[in-house]
Amino acid sequence: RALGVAVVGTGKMGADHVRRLHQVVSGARVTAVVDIEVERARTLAEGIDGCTAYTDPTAAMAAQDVDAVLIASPGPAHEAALLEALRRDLPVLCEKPLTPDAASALRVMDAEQKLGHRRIQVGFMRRYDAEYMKLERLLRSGQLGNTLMLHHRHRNPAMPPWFTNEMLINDSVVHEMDVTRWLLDQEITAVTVLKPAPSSYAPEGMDDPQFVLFETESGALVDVEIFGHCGYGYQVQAEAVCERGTVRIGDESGPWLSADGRWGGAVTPDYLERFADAYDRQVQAWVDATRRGEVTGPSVWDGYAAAAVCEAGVSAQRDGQRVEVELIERPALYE
Ligand code: ISE
Repeated sequence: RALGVAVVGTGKMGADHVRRLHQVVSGARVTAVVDIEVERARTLAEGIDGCTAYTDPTAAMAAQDVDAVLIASPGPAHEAALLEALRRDLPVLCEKPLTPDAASALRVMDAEQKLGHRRIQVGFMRRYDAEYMKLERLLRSGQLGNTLMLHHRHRNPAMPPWFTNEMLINDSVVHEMDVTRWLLDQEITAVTVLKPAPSSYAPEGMDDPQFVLFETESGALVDVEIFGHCGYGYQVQAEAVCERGTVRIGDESGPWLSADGRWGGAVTPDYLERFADAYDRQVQAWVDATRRGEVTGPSVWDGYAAAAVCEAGVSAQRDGQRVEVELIERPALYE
């Protein structure tokens, strides 16, 4: 039968996942939506046959028709929902961040280890973007020799009003932390954050843009330009500099229009558009693997490692110093 999924949290990302599971992905149906705002959950549930609205994740997970959970609530609510899902041995796709800090990520890791098998996939969706996937394959093939540097550009048109300086690290640069670890197949060992004179469009109290530097185990250097209020659109680009060549992804693709004495194309307005294919591929892969009884994709270890790099990043951002990343030894379950 189709996988019955409970979607926990129906804000911007959760609502998009409900639509995706309902209309795009095959082999799954949304049997529960959960939100503390009951009206929001009810409105979504009404549009889907056989879908029930809940305000309590625990109640939804106890329902007969719920086989798996997609968590898209705010980060601080993840730990409780993850522990409950593990207690019930339910498969989970958890939006990033896994949890807001390394200590809570370790508690989740402990619970999964006690269960004895992986159940959780973390929603680092860039690993499912077609261009990132090609880049990863190319770097892993060894064709270009060792990777010496990565340059990342991560630009948002504007951030929501509740966004903070720390969130530029924890919610935005966290994606570059994950793709860097994945592309280079190694851990990040230290973080430095530099701040140019801020844009006059940066909100009060936010240093925007920022320039973040990672060091890695092999000695590669990785820079990230994070720009929260570039104004013109959503842009994510990366370039790998290797011994025998360089590779670039994320340059805008067509259609290219020439008219009125100008030529050019459009910049995507938002991450939901820019990474639409990646989100679709990610959720389909999760549903397929779950139905086969497997767990694939980024693990709790990846969520923990990113959280540890975030902690170093926030402290580097605050104190203006290079901060080393501290990780526990990788448990056998995540080898
Ligand atoms: C947002 O939370 C995301 O996850 C997006 O992918 C990222 O580009 C954006 O900067 C974050 O605010």
